[in-house]
Amino acid sequence: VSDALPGYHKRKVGPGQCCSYVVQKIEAPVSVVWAVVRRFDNPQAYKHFVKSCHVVDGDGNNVGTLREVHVISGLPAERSTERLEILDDEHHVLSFRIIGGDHRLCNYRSVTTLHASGTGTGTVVIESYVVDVPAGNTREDTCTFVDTIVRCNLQSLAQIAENKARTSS
Ligand code: A8S
Repeated sequence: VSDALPGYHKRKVGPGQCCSYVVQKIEAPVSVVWAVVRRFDNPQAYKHFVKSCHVVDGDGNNVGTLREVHVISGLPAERSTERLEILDDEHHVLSFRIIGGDHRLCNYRSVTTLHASGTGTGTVVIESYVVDVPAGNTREDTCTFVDTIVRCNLQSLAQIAENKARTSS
């Protein structure tokens, strides 16, 4: 991950792992975007691949909270168990780790940060991740797969937050 990224996105990438990041600009204030992103118990609010989510341990606000996510049919997986690693309301940072499931994304960890954009009232979202490259796959294939999912999620986040910002002003 590039040196220019804020500190939260810098971390060790081991051998056999790959990392990348997606940046999304949103025409809505950080507070509006954060209200959607911070809901670790409700990822389906903007992640269209998520069919349902249940918190199985914790309350959604504390590090260590576990959620069980079921994804829509047609994907190469059905469920994923995910652990909240960082929820920082002051700096607008959320991070989670995937600890189980029937998919191929082992040791996946993502960090999402929100930043007030330099001009106007917009938000810049940065989501970076590290994941093991599955046996038989290349780094490029793995990053292409994950980038596609993350980009879809952030585009959907943008639409939802922009709608909220419009209807509340
Ligand atoms: C997220 C990010 C990712 C989710 C992946 C990468 C996933 O939910 C999907 C398909 C898979 O094969 C893996 O922020 C998994 O949710 C959509 C089930 C984990």
